Amino acid sequence: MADYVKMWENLGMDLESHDLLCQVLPTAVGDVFMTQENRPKAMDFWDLVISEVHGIRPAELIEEQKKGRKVFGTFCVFVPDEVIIAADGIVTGLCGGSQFWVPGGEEVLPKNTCPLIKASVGARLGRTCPFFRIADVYVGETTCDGKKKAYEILGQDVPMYIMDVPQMKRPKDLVKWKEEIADFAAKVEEITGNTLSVEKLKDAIRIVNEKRKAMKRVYDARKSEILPISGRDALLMTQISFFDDPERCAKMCNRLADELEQRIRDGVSVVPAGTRRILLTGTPLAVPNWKLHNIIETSGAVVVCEEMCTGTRYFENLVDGSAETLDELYMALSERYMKNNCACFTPNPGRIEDIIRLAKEYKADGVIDCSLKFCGLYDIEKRSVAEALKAEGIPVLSLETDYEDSDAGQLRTRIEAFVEMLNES
Ligand code: BJ8
Repeated sequence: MADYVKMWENLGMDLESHDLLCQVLPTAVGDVFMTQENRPKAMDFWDLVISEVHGIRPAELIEEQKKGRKVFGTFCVFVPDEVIIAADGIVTGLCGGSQFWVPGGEEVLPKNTCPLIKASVGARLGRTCPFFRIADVYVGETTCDGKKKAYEILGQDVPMYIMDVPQMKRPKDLVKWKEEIADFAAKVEEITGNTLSVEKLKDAIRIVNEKRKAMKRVYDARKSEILPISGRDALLMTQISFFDDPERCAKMCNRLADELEQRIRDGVSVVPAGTRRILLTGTPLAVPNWKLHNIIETSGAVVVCEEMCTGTRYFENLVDGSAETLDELYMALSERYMKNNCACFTPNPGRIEDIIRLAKEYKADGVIDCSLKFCGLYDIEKRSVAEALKAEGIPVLSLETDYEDSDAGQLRTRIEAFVEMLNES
């Protein structure tokens, strides 16, 4: 492993504390990923990235900053990457997925706040995540109450820009989101010092669409009865796509998709025939949150799709880049992003329609709907999700968890019982 200590020191990180985090991650990667047999060879790229997750990409970002480029840290799939890329900015995801950061978040947030928020704040305040140190500006959004208030804390010592996400999907809300995107574009121009043009935005739309198409190819391979990749590996690919350069991400996903499609032709599956296929839905799984996938895939089932922001919501639906004015392109962005069915919308029938559609497309035997503790939005939606799935005859298990390991045994018991029920049906 390269020596990144100097870089972390220059970033003002708490090296002692960060060392503790560095000690636990390799064990987690080894336990979750390296124990799998018959993995696609193309996973070598993501294995390398995750093995040096606080080194390789942060070092690249710093090099780009030296050339004058600005790094935008984001927390939600509503923030349009295209606008940042068009102004020669760089996007990096910032959501915290580790229990390591939760206690730090709890020092300034109520304990009954969702772990994703507590971990994100803890990562920043504890100075143990290079991405949080590197980002020149954070871009928040008004999705859930917890995030909205946490941004006020994060914004105390980092420039913070907040996008006001509509809570409904009426025609006027699409116009409102288009206007938010236009305002954001003006801010991005100011921060980067680069002016947006129709050509630059169209090119950025093409780049992000190519990334979406490549990720979709990988997910499409998971629809096959011959399953060429585990849920854990697909999740790792998706999680890292939030940090990576979008063009390299597309290239690597296409490389993986080539191998998966060949595996399907060759009849190479990562699980025995008849293994129960699970669609997972709910709150996002920020890296390194692999808990649920790991439990499901060591309980006799396999995850074939994630209806999540770290899943289909990230890459489904392309932006129409055919318009010829910035205003029209902002509208095209608004139309695409507003197709995201986050539980922050009311009403939100699109998410249920997506879950049912995806369960059929991916030939899921059952659905696990899991939300992070204290996420009222997704927790409350569980009831309507379960009712709709029951009406379709699709078995569903509703769960709630956090980043701690303490409930792993209990989760395993419930998941094993669910898989057993699927096996018997
Ligand atoms: S579009 S899901 S990325 S908001 S889990 S922090 S909602 S209390 S993450 Fe999300 Fe955007 Fe929606 Fe997707 Fe709040 Fe819930 Fe925590 Fe959440």
